[in-house]
Amino acid sequence: MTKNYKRTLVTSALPYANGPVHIGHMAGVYIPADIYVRYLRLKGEEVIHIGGSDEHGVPITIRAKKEGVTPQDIVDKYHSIIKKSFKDFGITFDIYSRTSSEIHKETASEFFLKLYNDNQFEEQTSEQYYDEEAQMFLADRYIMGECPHCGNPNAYGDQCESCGTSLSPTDLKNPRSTISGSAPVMRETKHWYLPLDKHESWLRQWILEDHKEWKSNVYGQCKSWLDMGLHPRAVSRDLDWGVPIPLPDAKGKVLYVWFDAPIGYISNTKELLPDSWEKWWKSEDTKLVHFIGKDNIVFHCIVFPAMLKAEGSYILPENVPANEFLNLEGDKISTSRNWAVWLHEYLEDFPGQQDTLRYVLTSNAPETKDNDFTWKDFQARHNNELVAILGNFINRALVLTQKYFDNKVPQIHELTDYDKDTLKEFENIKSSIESYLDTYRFRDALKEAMSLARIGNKYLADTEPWKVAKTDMQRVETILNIALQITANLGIVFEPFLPFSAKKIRTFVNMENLTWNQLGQMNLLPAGHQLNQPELLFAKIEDETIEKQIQKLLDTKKINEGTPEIKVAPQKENIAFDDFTKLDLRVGTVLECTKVAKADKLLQFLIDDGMNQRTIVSGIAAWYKPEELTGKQVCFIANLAPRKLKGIESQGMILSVENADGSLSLIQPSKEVNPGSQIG
Ligand code: B3M
Ligand code: ZN
Repeated sequence: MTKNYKRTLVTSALPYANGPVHIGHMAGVYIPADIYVRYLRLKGEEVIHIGGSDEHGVPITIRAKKEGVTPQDIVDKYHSIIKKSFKDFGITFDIYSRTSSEIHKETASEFFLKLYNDNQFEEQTSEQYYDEEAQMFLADRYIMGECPHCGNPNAYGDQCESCGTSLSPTDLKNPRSTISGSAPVMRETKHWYLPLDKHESWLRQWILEDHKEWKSNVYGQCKSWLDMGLHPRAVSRDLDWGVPIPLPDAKGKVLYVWFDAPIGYISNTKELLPDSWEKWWKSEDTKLVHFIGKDNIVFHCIVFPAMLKAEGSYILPENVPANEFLNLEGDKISTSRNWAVWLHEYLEDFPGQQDTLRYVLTSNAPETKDNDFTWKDFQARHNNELVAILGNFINRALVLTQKYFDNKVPQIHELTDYDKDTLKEFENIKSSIESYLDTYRFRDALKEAMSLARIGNKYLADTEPWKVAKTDMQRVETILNIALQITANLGIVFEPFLPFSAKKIRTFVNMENLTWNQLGQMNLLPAGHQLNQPELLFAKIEDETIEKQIQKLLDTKKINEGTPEIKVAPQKENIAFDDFTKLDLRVGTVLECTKVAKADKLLQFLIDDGMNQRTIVSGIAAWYKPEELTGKQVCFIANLAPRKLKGIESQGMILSVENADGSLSLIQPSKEVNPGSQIG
């Protein structure tokens, strides 16, 4: 069912502001979205493109803790890096804002309240891990413990990164809080749930019956979610970073990041168009299209539509053309392993060559299945297609016009059959590119655009005007007129795909303002029209340049292989120096060491602390034999309040470090010192 729409509202997934963007993001979301909006703008249609950074969620708070800064510091830093990368690559947003803005907080809270007041939520109380020392509920990522499947002692509450199993926090053995290190306790907490099960039947009809035209990867994923049955989803979290739940009994609770982030599209539209945003979101003649990556499908096709429907006054997306993933040299792109081509780094190595990356990422886009980016392929596409076909053709047409006709468009005379055949090939290209772009098939559309350049290149190669010039200047006039008309057309057709080069082409032919509707016309440049000085569009990329990039990745691989994935616990919050000096850390000499009866893990130490002898019990029996420790020096906390362990009073704590495999290793001074010496 195709409706007659008056305007198009395009949104691109809001990237998390906890790292820069890489080629995977571009190929999956931002390049296709930009091609689409540039195309619609060039057609003169009413369109806006909404973007912004997603600045909430647990990963951002974890990153902040690790770096010892605030979450706001993290998002400020990455928001501006991301925004700049998009600008540098010509991704044309009408607004690129952020979810930490005031207007977003307001919009998201109002949205929540409307649903709350209309009884669209279910309240549920459940038990969750609580850190009594830090006085907070713990998000899954803030809990670590032993994986019940593989024994990895450092598994997270949502996943064990060692064996890949997804977990819930209660699966972990010996859970500990990564905030304080203490063992968390279960505590009751209340949350609000969106009852997706109640939305299931209209969602089934709307997606599975009314939107059969959605891309097969999107449709398939929705179908499997729906077939598994939908369940209520919590829209709140116990966290101190996010949009606070606007209810009196919700202290310490914020909106779940996936509830507030898509509302960010609305907030950003409001910020852009304070007076007319509603026509973009609430009017049936607006076509809403979400560009996203495949991991966001359920949120954009099921959860967000359910939220919009529950609110009642919003339209639903007409399409969600999600892409699959792009791999890099055969391996999954990974931020933590630094296995990526970062946009800001690309521009340092390939200044001014944004279009090459745009070209390669579009011709190789993961539209229906995962795809691979390789540097060799990047070089081949650049040299064999952009340089040898597009650049070569345009350069020839312009340089010959300069040489023979003083940079003015020559007259057209009688056409040969070959000319007519060439022009005929040209005729269908506009409508076929349009039908590809209208159905989000950007690779095919680009291929079609490129075939226009191929036609031109072949035409000049076959007609050889540089030879004909010796005998028949009138014929040369016709040939170059046709070649220049094709050139002007390339300045239109490449605008959505290669905007930097298309602009140059239009400057060469001295026609800045060509529109999409002129595509296919062979009289864009009147005879006598003055052209500008030509320049080379694309220069060949040499092997050395590519080898350098490959070497960079090989170095990364080496580093990764040398360091098995060791998960380092996030840094604890900063403490004042005074707090540190409260600790009395000392070195002592082990006088005796024995096993504790009926306790496999414990050893009992008698320590010479310089003044007296003291007993300390320590849980390191699995890693040391008592006899090997007698006479050794150890470090201990001298002023820890005494505790009873298996009936023995332990007067302090012996310091050891925990290895990645969970084993313990005692800390010892590197030279012998007097017992009782202070550490600090
Ligand atoms: N920030 C997830 C992501 O970057 C998320 C998208 C939000 S779109 C509303 O994959
Ligand atoms: Zn595991």
